[in-house]
Amino acid sequence: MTKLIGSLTSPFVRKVRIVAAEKHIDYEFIIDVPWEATTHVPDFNPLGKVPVWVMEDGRAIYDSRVIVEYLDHISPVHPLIPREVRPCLAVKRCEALADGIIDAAALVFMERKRPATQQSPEWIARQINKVNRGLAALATDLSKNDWCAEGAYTLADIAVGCALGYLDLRYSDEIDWRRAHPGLSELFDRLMERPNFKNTVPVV
Ligand code: GSF
Repeated sequence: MTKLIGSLTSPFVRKVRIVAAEKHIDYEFIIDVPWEATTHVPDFNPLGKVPVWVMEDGRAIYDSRVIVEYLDHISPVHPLIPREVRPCLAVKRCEALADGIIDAAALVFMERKRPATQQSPEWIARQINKVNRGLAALATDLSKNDWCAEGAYTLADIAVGCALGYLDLRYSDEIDWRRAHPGLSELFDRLMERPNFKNTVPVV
């Protein structure tokens, strides 16, 4: 059986879990936290990062963007990435913004785990600026629409929902994205009504 290797807090793993569920693709979920000494993630992904998708023949694919594209391709159920080039770009650009927000936020989380004297306030500020600019761009793209791209629920919404959920997990008392961007707040509420979002809320 195919396997997904990942942790319960990773927003990138969550994106893959939601896409697989939307596409009705079965897999075995192997929980592995890449930061723990006992991790086997580097045996599957030389970068030591999750998510990793292990196919029937044992071949492993990563990262999350490659995996979700593969999953959308192998199951005809509920297409999440448009086939036409321009709509496809709109969805993927949105995914890139959402993933970039997570990357910047995760860098701050890790920087703050270092001893206080070794932390760089400039580096942290640079990353937080990326998060805030990314959120503003997503809110502009969304505008008054119900969904992020192409007037329909796509991978773009899944990626954005995972990024917003990650900010809630790690920055709930620091980044008030709901107040700054009411449109994103409404989008997130709409997404959280979906069972696949509810069933994958990060667990610490
Ligand atoms: C990012 C994966 C990632 O940063 C993707 O799959 O889209 N571009 C990649 N994964 C983190 C966990 S998390 O922050 O979601 C990870 O595995 N970090 C371990 C490490 O050693 O960096």
